[in-house]
Amino acid sequence: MPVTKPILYNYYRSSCSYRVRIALALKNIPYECRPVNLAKGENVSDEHKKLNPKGEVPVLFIDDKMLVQSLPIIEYIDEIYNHAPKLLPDDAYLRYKTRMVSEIINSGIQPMQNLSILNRITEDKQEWASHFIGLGLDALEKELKETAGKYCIGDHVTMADCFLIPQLYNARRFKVDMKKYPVISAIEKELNKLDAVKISHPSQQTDCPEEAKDIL
Ligand SMILES: N[C@@H](CCC(=O)N[C@@H](CS)C(=O)NCC(=O)O)C(=O)O
Repeated sequence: MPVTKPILYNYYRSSCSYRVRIALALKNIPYECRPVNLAKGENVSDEHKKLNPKGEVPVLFIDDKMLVQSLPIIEYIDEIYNHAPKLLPDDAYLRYKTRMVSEIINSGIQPMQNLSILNRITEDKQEWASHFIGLGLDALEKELKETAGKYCIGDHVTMADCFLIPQLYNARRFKVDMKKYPVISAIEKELNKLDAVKISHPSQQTDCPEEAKDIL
């Protein structure tokens, strides 16, 4: 069990940072937040690249360890703070499902709407992002029909839920029609009742600008 308070380098509306905030809050782990402003390019500064050579957030510092990549960060958190809720289920098949749902978002959706990609394309950014988020959510809706209970995987909150909520924030930001996804929407409604999810929302972060506070 770590002895010092973890430090999370993050950005209020970074979906990958938001995943880690939810995981830490679900496990009731107090942490210090250090904002890295992606809009100002602070993530590609020499200083930040010493923490993460890829110039991205989140970065989580726990004791003497610097961790990058939200998925293995959440798995690591779950292992070293091994109290409930277990974000990776004990059952191997449920653990597979948890990782499968997380991966659809992690490698199948989020990279297509990442800032570094949007800054390089000549197409309309909103149309591009909503197209790829929509394709991913179409697949996710079908998978979740099989795996969901109250949450993504049955009735226990898992890492998959930490991935889902931030992706839905981005879906709205890029104006995806959420009416097409009743299963996803029902899970989101349940998750939004949890305090851990509420306090991790971008609008609750110290670096959230006033004008972005009413984005749901
Ligand atoms: N697979 C990485 C992706 C990290 C990532 O793409 N982070 C975004 C914010 S959500 C970022 O820092 N983008 C900066 C940029 O694209 O310049 C993870 O899950 O942590």
